[in-house]
Amino acid sequence: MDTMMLQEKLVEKLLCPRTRTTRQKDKQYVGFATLPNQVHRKSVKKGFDFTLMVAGESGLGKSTLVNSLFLTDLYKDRKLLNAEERINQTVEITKHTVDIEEKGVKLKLTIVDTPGFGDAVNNNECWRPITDYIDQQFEQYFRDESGLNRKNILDNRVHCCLYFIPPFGHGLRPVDVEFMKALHEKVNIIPLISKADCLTPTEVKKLKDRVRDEIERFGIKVYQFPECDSDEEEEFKQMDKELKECTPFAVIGSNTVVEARGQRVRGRLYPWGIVEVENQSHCDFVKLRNMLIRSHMHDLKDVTCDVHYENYRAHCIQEMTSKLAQDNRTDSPLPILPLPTPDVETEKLIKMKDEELKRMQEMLEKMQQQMHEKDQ
Ligand SMILES: Nc1nc2c(ncn2[C@@H]2O[C@H](COP(=O)(O)OP(=O)(O)OP(=O)(O)O)[C@@H](O)[C@H]2O)c(=O)[nH]1
Ligand SMILES: [Mg+2]
Repeated sequence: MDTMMLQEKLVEKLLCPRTRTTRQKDKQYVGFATLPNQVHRKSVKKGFDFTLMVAGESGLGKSTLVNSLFLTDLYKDRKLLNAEERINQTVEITKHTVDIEEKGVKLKLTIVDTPGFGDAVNNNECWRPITDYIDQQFEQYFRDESGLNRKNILDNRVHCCLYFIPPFGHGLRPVDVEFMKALHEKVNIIPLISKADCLTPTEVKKLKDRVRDEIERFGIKVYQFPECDSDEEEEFKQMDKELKECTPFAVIGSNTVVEARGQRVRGRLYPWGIVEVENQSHCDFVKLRNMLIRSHMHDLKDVTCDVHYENYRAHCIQEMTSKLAQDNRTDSPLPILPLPTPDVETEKLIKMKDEELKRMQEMLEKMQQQMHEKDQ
C-alpha cells in the first residue's frame, strides 16, 4: 500500500467510524453536526449538500413543514444565514437554498417546494411538472459529468421527496397512487400523513396501517430504510426498528412559537390546547427530521446516485445509442439520385448535425468507459 493510500485510510479511520456511541450518548442533540463522523475530511471542508422536495395536494402543509424542519431558530448552536418567514400558497416550483451552520459544520440545504395539485379543474398528469423537474436535474448532471469541467459540478439532483397524504379520508386516493408511481423510479419517496393534529392516536395508527398496506398492494416503491447490521448494539437495533414501524410518519407543521409548560416551543395553539410539533407523543416530526438530516442523509444520497441516477443514465445511453444507429442507417450511401449542390444554410445545418453526432459519440464512449470502470 503506498503512503497516499495509507494516509487516506488513516483519515478514514479517524473520521468514518459510524460513531454510534457518540450518537447514543448525545441523544438530545438534534442537528447534523455529527455528519463528519460519517464522511471524509474533504466533504467537511467543502460542506454537505442535500436537496429535499415536497409534493402533494394543495393546502396539506408542505411549505409549513419544510419551514418547520429547517428554517428554525430554536436550536442554540445553529446560525441561520437566510430564512423566509411568511408562507403563502405555492404557485410554482420554487427552490430555496439555506446555508446552515452548526458547530462549524456547514450544510447547504436546498428545498424544492412544489405547488400542490387539486386546485385545477383537470388534475390529469398533475405529477408531470415534478417528474420533469427531477429529470431536468438529472439531465444537467449528466451533461456536466460528461463535460470538461467535471470537478466543479453543481449537483442539484433531488435526494428525497416527501409526499403528503391527507389526514381525512380512508387511505390513499387514486391520485396519490398515480402520483407516487410516476415518481418512484426517479426519487426516494417518503410518504407522510399530513396535519396529524386532526387525528386521534387510534386514527393515526389505523391510517398508517392502511397506507402501508396500500403502498404494498399497489406496488409503490417508497424509500426502503437500509437493513440494520446484525452486530449493532441492541439499543440501536431497537431505535431502528421503531423508526421503521413508525412509517408513514405522521407530521404536524407550524411557523409559530408558543408558550407551553413554561417553554417556548414550535406549536399550534387551539382553544382546547397546544399541539407541539417537536413533542414525540404528539407526532413523528422529530423522528422524520432525525432520519433526514442525521441518520439517513447519506443513504438517501447514495440511493439517488446509485439507483435513480444510474437508471436515468442507462436510459439516456440506450436512447443515444439507438439514435446514433438510426442516424447511421439514414446516413448510409444513397443509391440513385444525383445530389443537388447544397446551399449555404443546408451546409451549415449538415455541419452542425455532424458536430452534434460527433459530440454524442464521444459522450457515449466516455460513459461506456466509465461504466466499464465501475463494473471492474
Ligand atoms: N391543522 C394543521 N394545519 C396546518 C398544518 N401545517 C400547515 N397548516 C395550515 O394549512 C394551511 C396551508 O399550509 P401550506 O403550508 O401553505 O400548505 P401547502 O401544502 O404548502 O399548500 P400549497 O402551497 O397550496 O400546495 C395553512 O393555513 C397552514 O397554517 C398542520 O400540521 N396542521
Ligand atoms: Mg406551499
